[in-house]
Amino acid sequence: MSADVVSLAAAWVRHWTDRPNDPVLVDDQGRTLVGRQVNEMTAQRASDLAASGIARGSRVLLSCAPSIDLALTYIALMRLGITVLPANTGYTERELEHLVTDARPVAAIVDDPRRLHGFDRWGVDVVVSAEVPLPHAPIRHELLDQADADDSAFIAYTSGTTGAPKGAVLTQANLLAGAKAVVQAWEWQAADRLVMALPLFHMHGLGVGLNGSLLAGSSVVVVPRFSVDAVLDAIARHAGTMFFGVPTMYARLAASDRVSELSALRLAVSGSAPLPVSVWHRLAKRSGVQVLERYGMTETVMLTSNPLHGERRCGTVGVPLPNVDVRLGEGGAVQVRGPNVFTHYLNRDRESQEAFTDDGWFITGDIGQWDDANYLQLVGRASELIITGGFNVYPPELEDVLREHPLVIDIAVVGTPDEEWGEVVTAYVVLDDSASAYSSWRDTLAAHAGERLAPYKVPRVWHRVGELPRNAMGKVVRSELTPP
Ligand code: MLC
Ligand code: AMP
Repeated sequence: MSADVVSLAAAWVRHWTDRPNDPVLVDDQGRTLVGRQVNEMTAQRASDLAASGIARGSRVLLSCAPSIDLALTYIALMRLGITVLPANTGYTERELEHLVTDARPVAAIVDDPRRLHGFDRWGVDVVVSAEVPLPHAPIRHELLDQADADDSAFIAYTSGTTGAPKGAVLTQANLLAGAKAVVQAWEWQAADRLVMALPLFHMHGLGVGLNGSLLAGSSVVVVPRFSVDAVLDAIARHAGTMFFGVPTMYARLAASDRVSELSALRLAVSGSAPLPVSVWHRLAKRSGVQVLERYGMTETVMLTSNPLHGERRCGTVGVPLPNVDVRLGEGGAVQVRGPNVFTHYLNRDRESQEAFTDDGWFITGDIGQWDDANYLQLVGRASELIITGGFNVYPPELEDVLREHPLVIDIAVVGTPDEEWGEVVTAYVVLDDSASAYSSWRDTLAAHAGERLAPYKVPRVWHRVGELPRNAMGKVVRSELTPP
């Protein structure tokens, strides 16, 4: 890629122009779109979006299940220079309302018509779904691939310290640097084919999987929903060379009779949460595959990776990626710097300022140490963040919602270790006396949370306790929470 390319879309389009007949997007049924088709279809879609009033610099919420169609829409938005707000398809109306009122997108693109309610009320002008497609407009080549390095490209919502998620603003340059680093480190080639079963609304699927594949000029098989069989079938049928997954996916693959089929891959990468050493060894033993673990964040795209060549050390996240600096501050606080690091949190000056040290390093909130070969080991988190199956749950948000229920006097939520999920969301609750009359207070509270928050945030384990352990400041001592 030449140095003058400053946006992702401009880099992608060069591949499609240079090699128009190479495959780019493949679905699990084998439908394949080559570079020329992706180029033309996304030029059309971008022009349709432009005709509906969406212009460079506009913000657009995008919340759809993984498909080739979603990839085309995403590419079209990036070609127009839109700031994309990727949103979890499991979000409830309450969660979407927070994003919309915080970021004020001009449009929302949502694949499930049941999730369209609310947007008009929240002042979103254009709502696009399969049911409400846009009319075709004349192609406007002059509008395409014009984004500058400093244009915002993503507002990615991530755990907030005060309960509600906050939007990390990443520029074109941030996303380009993030994708470029992994393309280089993993020697991602045009001939590679990534089997993708991750959701396309988080950094892992979108910022690494899709952006990286397109930047490498390679192809991606979009698997609509993860299952062991769907992934292994896609690898076999479509000659996959790479797979990216969260540890929960690897735990399920490791337990499968078909695990040896992973050996067809050139590279299997794990991230978003710690990969248990036991799972790494089981996979190595049963399939011969040494999973490559890497570490990243919404705010920074990718930070460190185990080496492609050389020793992959399980239980570590490897060494800094090209152009990324990593240092350990007081208490092992992992701090990072590089062209991949985001600029600020939207509408949150104080939190944006507090996220960086005085000399400009981003404070990740992770605690680490260097091992004897200078590989980074993550040993904990400064915050109360729970990661379950690769999705983040921030206890204050969940506790606030549960506290709204009249049965709840007091509540604290923690993650408890689990081999498959990494952590499971566990609630310790002090209930109102009347709750004894409810044999099903758990179901009542789970339903209350489930109506207001995405399913993965709902506690799986509930403990009724007499009181919560608190310190002299009145703060709950989470480490002292143990099942009664
Ligand atoms: C699904 N469920 C979860 C869950 N995923 N519960 C807790 N945690 C999760 N992660 C719920 C379902 O709603 C369902 O609830 C029940 O669990 C069983 O569902 P399942 O069919 O077994 O789960 P499945 O749909 O197979 O999903 C598991 C999964 C999914 C691992 C495929 O969680 C997933 O796609 N995770 C990837 C997350 C991700 O992309 N993270 C990247 C963040 S970016 P019920 O009530 O119906 O039984 C990032 C930066 C970086 O972190 O470094 O990458
Ligand atoms: P998110 O906010 O969804 O981007 O999640 C980022 C967090 O995921 C990081 O701060 C880490 O705590 C965690 N994380 C990502 N990759 C790894 C990994 N390989 N090992 C341990 N934790 C990880």
